[in-house]
Amino acid sequence: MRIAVVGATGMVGEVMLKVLAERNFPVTELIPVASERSVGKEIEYKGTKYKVVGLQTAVDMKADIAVFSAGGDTSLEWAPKFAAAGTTVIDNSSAWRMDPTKKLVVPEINASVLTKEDKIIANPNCSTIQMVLALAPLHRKYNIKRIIVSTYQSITGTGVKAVKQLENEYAGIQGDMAYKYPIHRNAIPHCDSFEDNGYTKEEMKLVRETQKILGDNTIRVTATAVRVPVVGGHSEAVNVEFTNDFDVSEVREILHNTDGVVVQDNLDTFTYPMPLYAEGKNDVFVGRIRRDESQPNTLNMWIVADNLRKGAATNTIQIAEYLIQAGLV
Ligand code: 2RA
Repeated sequence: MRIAVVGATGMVGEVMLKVLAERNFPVTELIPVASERSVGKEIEYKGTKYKVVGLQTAVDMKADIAVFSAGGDTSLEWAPKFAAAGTTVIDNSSAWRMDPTKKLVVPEINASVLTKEDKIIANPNCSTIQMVLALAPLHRKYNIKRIIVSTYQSITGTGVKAVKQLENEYAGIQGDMAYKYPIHRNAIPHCDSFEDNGYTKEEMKLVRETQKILGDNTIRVTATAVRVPVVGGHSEAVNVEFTNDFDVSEVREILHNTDGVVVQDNLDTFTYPMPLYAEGKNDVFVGRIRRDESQPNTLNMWIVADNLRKGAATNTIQIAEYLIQAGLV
């Protein structure tokens, strides 16, 4: 496969290259792509050095697949150009996610919606992916009525500038600020920009993307997305109300048998998911599974995942793997 990695020098782009190598993706030609200022830089993939090329050069090279993590504006302008050249695009930005003509895919849940005609495929937001991966099998079994989710999001979701701000704050250095406020010893209830309804785009992604991926607009979702001084991944406290009652041990069994989910849930041994230990792993970790005793048919759980991996790079590469396996590219 000729594969273009658009945004190859960014945080997610670098993880996509790692995941391609780790999973022995059938790369016959790698095309690292970045903005003009990075053209000519060298990146290494599986011991071979590749020169970064610009976007138009990459379009002209007619890759089979292009995996994007280059921001919404770049994706809106360039994904159609790659697609017109015959390349299938899998995009990590929010640009195409809610477009009714584009598929929003978590392979373990809804890869079957993909067809040869899908030339621009949207990768969901990181905090959505980890939540729906755990909730999808429970929705099928018990039918979700409502989700209340609070997220505790890694600064890596913001990018290099945020990681540098935290490092500076640790060192007592005043440097560039990714956030309006200090992130060290703080929690900032503001991820992405605010919408007119008082919620942030990050919170509304959890609402809208969940409904689209699970294919059910009757599911009610409300979210609070918080940025915390954590690096390894996003954590989420999820409260989910079902139509039907459940047995907690059966819930654990269903999750244990769900591809991509690892249950870490033993109070005797203080076993539960934490981002420090999720970092660098591709699974979604679920724990603190317990009935919400304040209302019927309602469950609480704690969901953690590396937002750069299953939340972005790994999910993207898994979509590409599915396209090959299903003969769609
Ligand atoms: C964040 N999910 O964490 C967003 C973008 N990666 O900031």
